[in-house]
Amino acid sequence: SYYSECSALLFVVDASNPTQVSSSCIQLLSVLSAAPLASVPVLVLFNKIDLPCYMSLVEMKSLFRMQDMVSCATQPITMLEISARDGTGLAEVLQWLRSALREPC
Ligand SMILES: Nc1nc2c(ncn2[C@@H]2O[C@H](COP(=O)(O)OP(=O)(O)OP(=O)(O)O)[C@@H](O)[C@H]2O)c(=O)[nH]1
Ligand SMILES: [Mg+2]
Repeated sequence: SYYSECSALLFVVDASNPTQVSSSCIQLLSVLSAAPLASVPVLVLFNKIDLPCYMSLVEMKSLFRMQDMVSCATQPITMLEISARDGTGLAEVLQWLRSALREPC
C-alpha cells in the first residue's frame, strides 16, 4: 500500500549473511515486478561491509544474477556497498537520492 507514493526505492541486503541471499533475491524480484514501482529508480544497498566475512559487490552481483535483473527490469537499478554502522557509502546514497528525486522517471 506504500508503493503508489514511492519516488525512490532503497533495497537493503545484508551482505554478511549468505543464508539470506536467495530470499533477498526473490524479494527484490517481487518488488521490481510491482506495477506501482515500474518506473521508480531503485538503489540496492549491500550493507554490513564492515564485517570481516562480508560478500563483495562482485560476489553479490553474481549471486543475484544482477546483469539479468538489470536488463529485464523496467526501472533503473544502481548498486552500492555500504556500512550503516561506520557510514561507508552514505555520501553516495545521499547523492543518489538527490538525483533520483530531482529527476523522477
Ligand atoms: N556490523 C554491522 N551491523 C549492522 C549494520 N547495519 C545494521 N547492523 C546491525 O544489525 C543488527 C540488526 O540485524 P539485521 O540483520 O539488520 O536485522 P534483520 O534483518 O531485521 O533481522 P534478521 O532477519 O534476523 O536478519 C543491529 O544490531 C544493527 O546494529 C552494519 O552496516 N554493520
Ligand atoms: Mg538481517
